[in-house]
Amino acid sequence: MRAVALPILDATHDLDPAAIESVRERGHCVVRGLATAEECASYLPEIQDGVDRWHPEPSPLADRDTYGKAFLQAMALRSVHKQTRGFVDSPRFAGVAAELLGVEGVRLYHDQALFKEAGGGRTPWHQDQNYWPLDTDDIVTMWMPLVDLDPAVGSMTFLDASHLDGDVGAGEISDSSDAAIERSIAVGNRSTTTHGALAAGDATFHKGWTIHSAGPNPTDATRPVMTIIWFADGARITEPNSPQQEFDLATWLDNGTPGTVAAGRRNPRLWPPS
Ligand SMILES: O=C(O)CCC(=O)C(=O)O
Repeated sequence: MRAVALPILDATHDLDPAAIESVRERGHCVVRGLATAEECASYLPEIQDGVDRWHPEPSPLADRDTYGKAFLQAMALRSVHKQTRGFVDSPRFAGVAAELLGVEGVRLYHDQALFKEAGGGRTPWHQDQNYWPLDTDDIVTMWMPLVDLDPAVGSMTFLDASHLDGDVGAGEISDSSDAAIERSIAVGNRSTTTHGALAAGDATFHKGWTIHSAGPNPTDATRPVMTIIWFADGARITEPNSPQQEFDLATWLDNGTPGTVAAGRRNPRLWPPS
């Protein structure tokens, strides 16, 4: 194992009140300069290592389904590759998440790297929260590129104010969620927003029900993105309503009992720091 001194990401970030308003009203926002390019560059090899462990021999893109073509997904790096912990447990990031949600404290749901490979496909429209057996809508995901993004790849696209729609019934991320949401956007004539090509250390945040997608990667370089999901401290586990929620309950919520507060060993409270 490499012995590298990784930066401590604890200095607080002075959050623009417009970002809080944007999350409240549109379900997403961008926060520029949340990490420095140097901080991202320090963690990138560790996060890359975690992705390589999850995907030692990725199958050819052509052999994968739409979801598989969208990115290499490597979850809970914090647990399997401890060098990533300084990034995932960052009080700076968790503090921003709490502020954006307007809650006192947040716990980790899980982290995941989403590396869209060269030639990788579009990320279909979907909602995240239908995977999560929790009784709160105060859940937010940070999506942070670890290098400057090529404008041809860009960041995510959000359907404005869709966090207020709740579950639109599009189901898990797939061609079918994509088609269902495309149809409803066309019918509803609703606005979408992308925050464009972000620099390393900029981040978008979106709420659990916010409908979102991302473009393909037509470049010859991988798009390395790290994501972290937090929920309001005090949220309770709900009865799982699908095989996906059963998986999440067992995997991310330590098989906790429905009705109890979600505070398992994989869900440390990251804000306020202890
Ligand atoms: O990175 C992507 O292409 C999509 C990410 C996403 O859907 C998410 O972070 O919820």
